[in-house]
Order: sequence, then C-alpha cells, then structure tokens
Amino acid sequence: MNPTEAGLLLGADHAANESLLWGTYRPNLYFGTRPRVDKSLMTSLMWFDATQFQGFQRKLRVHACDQGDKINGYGYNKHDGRNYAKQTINDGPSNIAITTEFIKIPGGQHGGDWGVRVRGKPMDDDVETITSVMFSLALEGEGSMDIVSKLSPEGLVSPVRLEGDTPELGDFEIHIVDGPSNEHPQGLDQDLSLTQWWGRELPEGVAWREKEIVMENLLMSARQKVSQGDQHDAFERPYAYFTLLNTLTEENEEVSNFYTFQKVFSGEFQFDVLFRSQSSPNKITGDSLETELAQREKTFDARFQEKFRLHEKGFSDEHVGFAQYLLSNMLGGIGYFHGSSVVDRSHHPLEDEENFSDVPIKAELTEPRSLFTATPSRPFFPRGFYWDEGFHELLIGKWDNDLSLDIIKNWVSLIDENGWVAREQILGEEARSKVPTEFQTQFPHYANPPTLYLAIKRYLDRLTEYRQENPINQHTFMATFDNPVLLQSLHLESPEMSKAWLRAVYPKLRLNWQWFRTTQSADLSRFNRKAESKEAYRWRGRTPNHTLTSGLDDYPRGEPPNVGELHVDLLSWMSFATRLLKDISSQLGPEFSTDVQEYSLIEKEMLQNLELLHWNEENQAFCDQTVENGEPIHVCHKGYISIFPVILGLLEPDSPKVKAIFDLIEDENELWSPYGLRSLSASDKFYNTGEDYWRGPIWININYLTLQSLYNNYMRVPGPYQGQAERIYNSLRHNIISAVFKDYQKTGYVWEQYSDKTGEGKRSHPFTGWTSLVLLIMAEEY
Ligand code: 6A9
Repeated sequence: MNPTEAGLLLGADHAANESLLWGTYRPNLYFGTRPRVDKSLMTSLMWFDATQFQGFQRKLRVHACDQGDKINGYGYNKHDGRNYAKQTINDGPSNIAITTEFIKIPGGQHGGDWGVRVRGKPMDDDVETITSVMFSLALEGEGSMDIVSKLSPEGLVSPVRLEGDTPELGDFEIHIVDGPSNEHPQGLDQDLSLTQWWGRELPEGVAWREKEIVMENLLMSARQKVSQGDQHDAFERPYAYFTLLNTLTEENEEVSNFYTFQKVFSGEFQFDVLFRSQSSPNKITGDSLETELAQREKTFDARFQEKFRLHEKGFSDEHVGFAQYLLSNMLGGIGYFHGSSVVDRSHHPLEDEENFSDVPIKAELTEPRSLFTATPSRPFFPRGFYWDEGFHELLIGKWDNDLSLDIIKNWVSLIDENGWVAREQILGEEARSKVPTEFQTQFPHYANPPTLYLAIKRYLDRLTEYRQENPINQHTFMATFDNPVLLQSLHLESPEMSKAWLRAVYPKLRLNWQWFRTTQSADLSRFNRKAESKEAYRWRGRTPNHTLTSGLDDYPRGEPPNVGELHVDLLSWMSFATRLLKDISSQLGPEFSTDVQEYSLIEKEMLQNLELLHWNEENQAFCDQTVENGEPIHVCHKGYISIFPVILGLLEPDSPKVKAIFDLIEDENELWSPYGLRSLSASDKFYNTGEDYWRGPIWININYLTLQSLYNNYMRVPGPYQGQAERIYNSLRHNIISAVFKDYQKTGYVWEQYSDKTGEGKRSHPFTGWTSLVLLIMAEEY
C-alpha cells in the first residue's frame, strides 16, 4: 500500500468511527447503547409492571431480550444504522407498549451527541397501568461520572444532570428529562413524581449484570420498607415499595461508576435521555430531539423507497412496513463485542480426526478481541457467526455500503495468522453467559462456509454499477470527508479508497482460502477414486448425526463419520470461493496476476471434480461420498446439499444436470413446498426426524441463494432451461414472501425457520439475521 492510500484509509476509518462511534450496539437488550470502545459507557433500559407484588420477579426481567417475557412482538420499525432508530415493544403482560426513539447528531471530536425518547402507552386503556422504568449508566475503564443535580432523599428534580469524562468520549453531560404530562402514583417517603436514583462503585467487568445488580437493590429496598410498615399496603401498592434506595447525599458523596434512575408512572409516559459531548457544535436538547425525530423518520422513509422501490414492484403499505422492519432489525441487531473466547488449540490444524472426538482437551481463554458485527437473533444468538455474516452483509451493503465494509473488515481482522477464524464469536462473559459450556469451545481446525467473499463480490458489483452511472473526477472526492451524507459512499466514489480497502482485506482472505485448502482437504489417494485433480474436501469436526461446521447442523451425511467422506457442499463452497477470489484479485492490479491465474486453474479443477466425484446418475443429484467396507460410495439424501452446485451458479446454463436439479426443486415430493424449498426431501428417510433442524424446515438463506442464482445465472441468460428457471423463480419468490409476511402479520415476528407443512415460523424469534433477506427478495436486489 502506498502512503497516500494508507492515509486515505486512516482518514476514512477515522471518519467512519466518528459517525459509527455510538450506537444501539447492545442488541441483546431491548434498548441499550454503547460506543465502539472496548471499555466505556454502557447504558440500558429496564422496566416492570408495578401494579402487582407477585409479578415483580418476572417483570423486571424486561431488560435483556428473552422469549420468556412473552412480548407480543418487538423490534425496530425504523433504523438507519447510523443516526436514527425507532423501536416498539408490545409488552402485553405489563399492558404497556414502549417505544424507544433514538437519534445521533454527529459533530465534534468524540462521536457527537445522542438522545433517546422513551414513551409508554397502556395497550388496554381500561386496565390500571403503573410502570416502573429504569435507565442505567455504567462506566467501565478509565474516566469518571457524577450526578450534578441537587441530591435529596425524596428524589431528583427533572432534568437530572450528570457530568463525566473518559479518554475516548472526552467531557460529556447526560440529561434525563421528564415529558410534559406524566402522572405518578403516591409514594412513601419518596416523591414518585421525582426521579429515584441509586449509585454504586462496581468492580471492573460486572456492569453487564446491571439487571441483577438493580434487582438486588430493589428487593432490599422493598424488604426494608415492608419491615418498617404495613405489609398489607405493600401488596396494595408495590410501586411505592420497589423503589431505589437514594443513599447518596451531598455530604456523603461517594464515587460511583454505576447509576440507575427510576421513574414510576401511572398510564402514559415519556422521558428523554440526552448525551451531550462537550466538543459537539450543536448540542442536543429535548426540542431538537423532537424536531429531528420527525425529520429523520421522513428521511428514512424516502431513502428506503429510493433504495428498494417496493411500491413500484406492486407492494402495499403493509408490505413496506414489514420490509422496513426487516432492514431495521438487521441494522438494530448490529453490536460491538469485546472479550476473550474459548479455544482449544491442542489439536493439530491438519488433524485428520481418526477418532472423531471433539471433546475439548485443552480449552483456554484467548486474549480479548473486539468485533463489530450484525447478529442472527437478539434474544437467542446475539453474537457473531461467520457464515451468517456473509448473508447479513448482502442486505447491509445494499443499504449502507461503508457500514458493511467496516463490518467485513472487522471480521477479516479476526482471521488469524494461519488463516483460521472461529465460526462462532462468543466474546466476553456477557456473550458466554448465553451459551452452555459444551458449546463454547472453538477449534482451530473447524470451518464454516466462507460467505464473506460473496459479500465482497457484491461490493465489487456495486462499484462497477456506480462507476457506470457516475464517471468519477478523481480529485474531488477528498471534499466528501466533511460531508456526512456523502461519507456513506466514500468507498464507492473513490477508486483509490476502494482499491486500498480491497488491498487491506485481500491478504487475510487469501490466507483464509489457503487454510481451507490445506485443513479441509480430503485425501483422494487413500481410496480408489476417479478424479482429475486432488481438489476434494471434507468438513472437519463431524460427530455422529451432526456437521455443525457446515452450518447445516443435522443434515444427514454418511454414518459413522469417517475420514473417507467427501462433502459436496464444501467442494461447492470452495469452487465458489475460488471464483470470487479470482474476481476480487483481478481488481487489485497487475501485480496480482499470478494469483488470478492460480485461482482460475484451481477453479477449473474443482468444477471438474464436483461433477466427477459428486454427481450420482441414478439419483440425478449431487451427493456426498463416504467409505463403506473400504469402498467409496455415494450417500444421497436429497435436499439443500444436492442443489448447491446450481444455487452457487457453478453449472453452465445448458448443462443437463441443471435441468435435473430444477426438476428436483420443483417436485412436491422432494423439495417443493407452498412456502419455500424444504431443507430435506419429503421422500428422504430422515425427513422430519431427530431434532428436525435441517431435515425439512425451510431456511431463508438457502432459498435466497436459490433465487439469486436463478435470477443471475439461469433465468436471464439464454439456454434450454431458461423458461423453467423463470417459472421456479416466480413461484418460489411469491411463496417465500407470502409465507414470511403472513406469519409476521399474525405473530409480530420473523423466525429462524418456517414449517414446510403450514408456513408457520419456527424456533428462535425474532430472528432477523438472514431471514431479513426476504427484503432483497421483494426488491429483487441480488
Ligand atoms: C448453541 C445452544 C441447547 C444454527 O444462526 C446461527 C447458527 C447458524 O449459523 C447455523 O447454520 N444457528 C444454524 O444451524 C444458531 C446456532 C446457535 C448455537 C447455539 C448453544 C444450545 O442449546
């Protein structure tokens, strides 16, 4: 990289960090903010229904997203990934619909200001509703933070004010401001029209447990108050008892790094939390928050319309609302994670696994790492997954190119010196708390499909498109650094920037590809197999009935697992990855031409072997191989893996094998269902058996791959099966959109997978990772 390019990259990273410093980067919580700093200020919202004494325990759980809270639908209805977000949480059990509306105002040297307006509205007006709402602020790492409002045991007068500073955030103020017409029930010795508060000095690393910490205080407080007075009253008016102990006074001031502010409301309510950076030129106020919220909603709607043009495709306003929900939750699912993970490095990276045990031998905590990533599901999997992320970036990249490049670069930086990146990124204790121990350990010889390359290819496609539409004046782009709107397309606009970005990520990508080729290769010489070259692959890390590394967990394979297996999905991924690297490296400049040639050659070898090793004439499908009684044989379980060579566009449009795969797809006794393609053929003996995870249910990521391939490779390219491709495309697209939309209207959620029998959502929800690709399917953006 020459100095100019390096300078440009740094400049862009600095600029990106400014506009992406703060965000709703704690997606595991209903609402929480943090900056992209390893240890800094973290905020979060929690609440409970304060009308019932017994209900308290369950109700305070409303903090981290949890299916057990029985919320009747929640999620972002609008989120632009940078400056604006609006979420609704329909908490039926507490009879309150809560909205969180968030904006950022960029400017200054520390990521600008932000504000959130929290509102509550009883869902049923006839039911008495008292809601206790808390907002916590926790400071980790260096810095300090103090309440500067006048302290009194009855409570704090609005606006509550805090001041603080940290190395990364500089000096800041936080204001917590009451809305104009809140009503409050009667307290005991505290005045519930004022804000209750509690502060404490926490040791490093425990702030993420804010819910338990606050709950403990509330229980203690309630116990103390009950013991002093009338038990009956406590049952009648629990809201007056479960209030924070305002222990600090001006005389007795302690240093705290953790504060919680509590407000007890009757009926409807509203309050704002405003974060003001000392260095910001335009300080946020309640009034500017109000005006900006209205303005930004309009801007969001207009930009959404411009990007996806759904009305023009015949979709209704309801569909557009649904589509905005999909995009917004993908963006609202973006988080910043930091901490160590558990890795077992005792296995040799080339381990051949003769005895197939993945029992951790020497699981160790790694050095802490950070990751900025989208997540598959806020309540269930609020962390990064390698192959999920490639899918996420297809949507994010379409909406905000540079945000997506930032995330991809983050992932690429996690690829280690051997080319390995862990499939699941469980960074830090908070992330680990969600994963049973036996699932925490990552192994450096385990893979996961390399989908990130696809996201990068889509970036190249956008570049090409952009250059065709906008001939570039190479010398004017520097000016865009000062312009936050243009900033969002810097890497698109500037050839230097895009080349520098590609050159920065390329070496690690190549290393990752080389890691795949060495660690996941299969040994063809051991068994008598006809092949043109040595290009054949096998997923490491198999256990009986599972191939978690493939991403298709319980999809049936050869049993028992053995070193003679060849996996058709992996060779397909490898062919695809090699082709994409060829495309990427050919953009880098003439010095990379030997790489380009190498990819070209290997791609050819892979494609030849794909047909030689994996095509099964009798079944007219692509199949795995295994070894039985010393002989290699095909294991055919028709389903997603049989169609990989077509859905990754590896077969020529006039290949008769394409026709065979199309027939398999269209057959109702095999993959076709009225709601999308099922993962395993209805006529396979394992269909709907065992855990039934990838043995029948419909997954949107694979359906998306199918649609994009039909559209890009088979339907608009002349060939004998063009008509069939178009027919499949149209009905599959229609089926997927109708099923997911209908279920969203019914349940308020989108789901991890869908039933091939009823079209109903199944398992984790909301699951707004790759299921959100339905938006790209609606918009036909492939
Ligand atoms: C393990 C919970 C008994 C499974 O979306 C993330 C991944 C996908 O990458 C993968 O293809 N999901 C799919 O098969 C969710 C994985 C969650 C792992 C959690 C611990 C076990 O509880």
